[in-house]
Amino acid sequence: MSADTMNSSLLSIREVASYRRDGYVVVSQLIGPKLVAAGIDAISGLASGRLSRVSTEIFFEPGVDASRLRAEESQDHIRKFARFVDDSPALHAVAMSRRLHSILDQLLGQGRVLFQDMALIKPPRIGGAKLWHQDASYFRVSDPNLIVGVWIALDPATRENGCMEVIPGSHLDGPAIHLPDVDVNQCTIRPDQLRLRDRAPIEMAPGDALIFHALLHHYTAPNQSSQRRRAVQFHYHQLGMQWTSLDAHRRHFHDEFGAYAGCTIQKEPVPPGKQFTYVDGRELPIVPIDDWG
Ligand SMILES: O=C(O)CCC(=O)C(=O)O
Repeated sequence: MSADTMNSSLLSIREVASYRRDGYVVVSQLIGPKLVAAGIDAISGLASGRLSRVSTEIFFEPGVDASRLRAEESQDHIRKFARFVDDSPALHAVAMSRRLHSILDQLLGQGRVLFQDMALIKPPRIGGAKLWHQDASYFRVSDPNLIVGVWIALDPATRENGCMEVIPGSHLDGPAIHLPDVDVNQCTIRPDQLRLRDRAPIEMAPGDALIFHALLHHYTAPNQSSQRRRAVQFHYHQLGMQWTSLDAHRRHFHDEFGAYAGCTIQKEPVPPGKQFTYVDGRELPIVPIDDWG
């Protein structure tokens, strides 16, 4: 047990301070090898169809024709999964990990819900970049400070296969001007708003977790290696946060002229009926789980 913490499963006082200063903290081995293996098995099962996909949505890498893939090939062509926790008890257990929520209580105070779950697959050789952004640019919320992201590595995440990169302290600069795109996944911070000389790659082992502020600038490079880089990412908001309108979001995310500069709408042209208006009303109350291997 370190000198400045009473309970080694929680963060030390120094780690709490570094989260507030830098906008992120890495928790080593948040989940153990059995849960990592169960999470990987669930992702493979959801990809191949061995596990039923009732709520799970799959998004392939651009240009992939999913109809031509054999079941066992799909996983290495998928960009991400969303809404999988109801289809996989193992991934649900990751999202509700008692240790994770004790740590989030420490950082943010008690009382939160899970509102978004994603698995980010970044397949070998074809996994594309996720450009620099703030997650709060995707969420029309009353207060970005009440949102936290948790990114958990299931494979070793390295510079070669596209680990997370962050700009420490960038959350303190407030909402940045983003450039919307036809593909909302390509929405990115305007280059003059980025302090790229300060970028820090965060290499992680399977089971390690990056806990990060919704205003932290972050990025992942393409996976040009032959190594898989699967991760799950959860977003939680503290009780009291409210979902708001596009106009209210513009008050946080706007450029010098007052034009909207968040990522919740696509840049023209947009396909009819496909306007991206991200307001996710699905919320799961936290019921901590601590008996998984
Ligand atoms: O895991 C990745 O490649 C990117 C994750 C991320 O930053 C996001 O989805 O917002």
